[in-house]
Amino acid sequence: MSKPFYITTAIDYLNGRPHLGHAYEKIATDVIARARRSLGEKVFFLTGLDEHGQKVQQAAQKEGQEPQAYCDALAADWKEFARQLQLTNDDFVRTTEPRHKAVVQAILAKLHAAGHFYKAKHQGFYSVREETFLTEKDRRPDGTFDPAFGEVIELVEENYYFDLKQHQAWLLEYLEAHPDFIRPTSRRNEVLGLLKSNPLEDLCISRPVARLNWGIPLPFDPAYVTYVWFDALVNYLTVPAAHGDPTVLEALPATGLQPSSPETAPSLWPADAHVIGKDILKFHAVYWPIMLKAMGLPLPKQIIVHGWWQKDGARISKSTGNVVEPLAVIQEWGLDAFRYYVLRELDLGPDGNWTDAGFAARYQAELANGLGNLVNRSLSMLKRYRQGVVPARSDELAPDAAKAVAATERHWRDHELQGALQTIWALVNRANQYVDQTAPFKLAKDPAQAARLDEVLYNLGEICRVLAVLLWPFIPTTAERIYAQLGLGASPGRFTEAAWGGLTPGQAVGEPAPLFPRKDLVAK
Ligand code: ME8
Repeated sequence: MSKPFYITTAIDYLNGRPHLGHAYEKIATDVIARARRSLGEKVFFLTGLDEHGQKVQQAAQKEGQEPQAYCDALAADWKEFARQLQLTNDDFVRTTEPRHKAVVQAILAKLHAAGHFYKAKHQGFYSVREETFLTEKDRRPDGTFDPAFGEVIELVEENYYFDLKQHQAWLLEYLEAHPDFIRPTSRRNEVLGLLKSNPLEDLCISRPVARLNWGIPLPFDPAYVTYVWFDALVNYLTVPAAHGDPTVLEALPATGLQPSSPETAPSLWPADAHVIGKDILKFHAVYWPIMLKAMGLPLPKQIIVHGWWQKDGARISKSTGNVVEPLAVIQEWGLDAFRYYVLRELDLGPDGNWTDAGFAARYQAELANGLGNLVNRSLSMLKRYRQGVVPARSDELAPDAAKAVAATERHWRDHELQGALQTIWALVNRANQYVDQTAPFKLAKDPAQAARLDEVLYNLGEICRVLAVLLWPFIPTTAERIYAQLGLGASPGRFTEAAWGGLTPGQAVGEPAPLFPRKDLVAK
């Protein structure tokens, strides 16, 4: 079986409800997955939940629940959230699933047997929030630790360590030789800087059960559970293994997982892209590659690092109440408006800032008055002036469409989602300008201009159709509604449909209906 394009998101901590940052990452990944599918590629899109560790255990305790019961109840909400975002994920991994535990334990056993771990005593300062020992480098000039570390306690502990240092030179060389491994470049440089300036600290991969029992037991020492990050990163291999990926199962024969049908088992690993936020770069760009090398598995092809959202210029925080509730926004404005705004406003890379006013402004100008108005007036004029029947083909706007189609494909392949939307809206604006320039409402009054009116109406209908194809990965429901309103049975989810001339002369269009109702009208 040919290898699908395998793309993953970070798996979210199950210690609260999904917020804007979670929604953004998942939608961006979904758009990349849909775009690849539209281009005819096989895709496997994975998302899921990170359920072990201190954060989740404490959140369960606060609710007075057993961690597993707490996770099961919340996980149902998060899966429902994925459904409401219309994510097209092919699997959903939970780190408390038996298949995941089997893979984590197989890896631990293999690396232990190969001598990658050693046991040592450590005394130091420990951040409860970050679940990690802090080093002298984490101190501020006045000697205190950043409040971001939360409660810091002094601890003496014996644990298992993963010998990272011996892989540092290899990793540096690998990064130098693979300039596209981490993007954007600023994030790559961050990792290069880190590797060049400091010897890597060995990674503590265990937690004593006496202190934390909500984790996967070490197969070689039941007095310990696995450090949550070692556990979480493995999710990217769990699902390939569970689906019978031969590369993973050969490297980890001890999982006990069997492909249900070896002939159809997909070759997923290595992942084509891990999409993650900037705060978890070191885990993905340093620890994960070294873990994979130790297992004898190839590295993922790319790590795509996105920035963080703020709201009204301040950190999003439950405690200060500075939050965006994705579901409330979706309820009020519709899913596609939300999907559109987050990707149009924030490119994959830099940080962004949500403002309600900015959201409303984009909705009104770009969705309602831009795209919505174009589709609505194009279809309404076809109904009014041609009884809803598509006139003879005309290619006047074909070159504009072809340019936008080619540029959109380039943006999709390069994961430039904001760039794609800018390109697509240049075509929306061009088409709206075309209406103003050709003035079909005037042409309709002059019988001598009937042939010209036919041309204009064909071009407008066809541009709407092409736009639906380009927009499908971003705002799939809207794209499908445009197709339905044009009377087309096919789906706009195939890029080949973007070729000019898809509307057939003589074909009847459907009923126009506003795609993005103007909010002031709705309120009345
Ligand atoms: O880090 N803006 O989980 P998480 C944009 N379980 N993205 C944001 C954000 C914001 N304000 N806040 C968080 C974890 N994110 C681990 C991941 S992967 C093997 C384990 C992003 O729930 C964050 O950067 O804290 C991360 O990519 C994702 O949301 C999950 O964060």
